[in-house]
Amino acid sequence: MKRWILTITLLLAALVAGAQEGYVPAPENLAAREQFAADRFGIFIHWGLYAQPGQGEWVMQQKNLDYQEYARLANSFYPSKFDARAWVRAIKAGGARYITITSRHHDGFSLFRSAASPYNAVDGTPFGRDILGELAEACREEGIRLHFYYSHVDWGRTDYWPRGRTGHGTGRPDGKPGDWARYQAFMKAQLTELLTQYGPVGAIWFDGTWDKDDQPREAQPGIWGLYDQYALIHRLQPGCLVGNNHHLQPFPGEDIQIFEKDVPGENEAGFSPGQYVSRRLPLETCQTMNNSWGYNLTDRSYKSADDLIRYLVRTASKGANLLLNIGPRPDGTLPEEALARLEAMGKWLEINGESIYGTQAGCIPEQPWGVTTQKGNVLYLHLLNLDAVPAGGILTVELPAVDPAARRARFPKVRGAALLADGTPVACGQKKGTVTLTLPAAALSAAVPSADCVIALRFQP
Ligand code: JFZ
Repeated sequence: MKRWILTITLLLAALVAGAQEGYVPAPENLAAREQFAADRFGIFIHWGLYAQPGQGEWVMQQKNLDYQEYARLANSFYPSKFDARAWVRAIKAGGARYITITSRHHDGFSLFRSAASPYNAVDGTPFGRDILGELAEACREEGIRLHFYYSHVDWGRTDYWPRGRTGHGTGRPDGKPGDWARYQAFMKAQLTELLTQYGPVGAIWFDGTWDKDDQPREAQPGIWGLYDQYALIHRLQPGCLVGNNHHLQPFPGEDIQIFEKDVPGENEAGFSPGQYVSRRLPLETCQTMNNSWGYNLTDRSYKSADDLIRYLVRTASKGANLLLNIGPRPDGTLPEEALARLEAMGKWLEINGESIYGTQAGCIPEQPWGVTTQKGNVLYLHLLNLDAVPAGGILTVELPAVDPAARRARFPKVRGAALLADGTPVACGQKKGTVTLTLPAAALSAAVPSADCVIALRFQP
């Protein structure tokens, strides 16, 4: 009898796995992908017990903290100034259209009510409030989409066994055979909670399979039970997007492709050598404002607001979203440095958002003077580097042919150009595919605005 049950279970599991391997996204999912890509800008939140020591979210691993001693940080988790609505309002005013928050990071602490483990904000802390629940409500009210980061790695659970390459110095006893299955069941129980307790979830953002990257890429879905998890998510919420920060080529069942600290295709962080850029899936690049994800007391290395705006523009020019990180303080507030940058980005987007939201990668590749995005009949030229604009402000751009396969090349017909910020007309002429623009003084003086001056080049429909 028992054998039969096992056989049937295995068969069903294989079927479910098969379902994701031949994954066909539901219509809701395809619509959500389009919405996601149109959103272009989201804010990442790394928050948990690690905000208290203030040395980033890897502190447990980096300082080899004892897992039980670390867990006592839950006793002092009391972010007295936490105000979900204040977060969401500041983020919305910053021009972001979604929030991705760490529901549970590698330290294993959950920011949400979880029957699967008492080590969570509601049951395990004096604060006793459901952070994700309050955030979900505020997001609903403000019309911001909510995504959940979820770690595959755990540095505190004994059933995370066998171990990967991290979490060896936290003093945990070794696990027993069968623990890995238990750990997988735990993750599925938590994913079920995340997808049933908080209304519509925009995406689940997985992270951590790299912990066992001594195993080949093909082995990863089996090791982690990815297809099972993806199928579960899509069954509970077909419109929920699945992403995984594994730095590998996407697996079936994933709806977005993630790049870490990397404008797609540039591999600047060195995490993704040869990670090709999917032409099928929406893309997302995550990046820090300083050099830390979780709150870091001593990290003053904030990028300037202008640099962050330019980073957003550069990711958009590759057809990718920017997921820009903030690490809230232990008292629940967002650092002033982060708020100031949000405000500046919001101001810039209020004027220039048309060239970011709902756009695609521009048809003209990166140039010394900047990058392009496009939407409908408009090509947006982003002047990121005024020094590279030739003297006299004469800018020449080469348009690609409408139908490159045709025998006689045809080019889009330019209708006119103007500064996006204030509508100042930009004189332009066209000869076949070559468009010559004479930039007005306002564009070159860097006054409108300094981070990136956008020229809207309109074509005839
Ligand atoms: C991962 C997390 O570990 C990190 O804490 C943060 O959440 C970030 C967004 O995602 O970053 C990683 C993961 C793996 C490697 C480097 C950064 N790695 O394998 O080198």
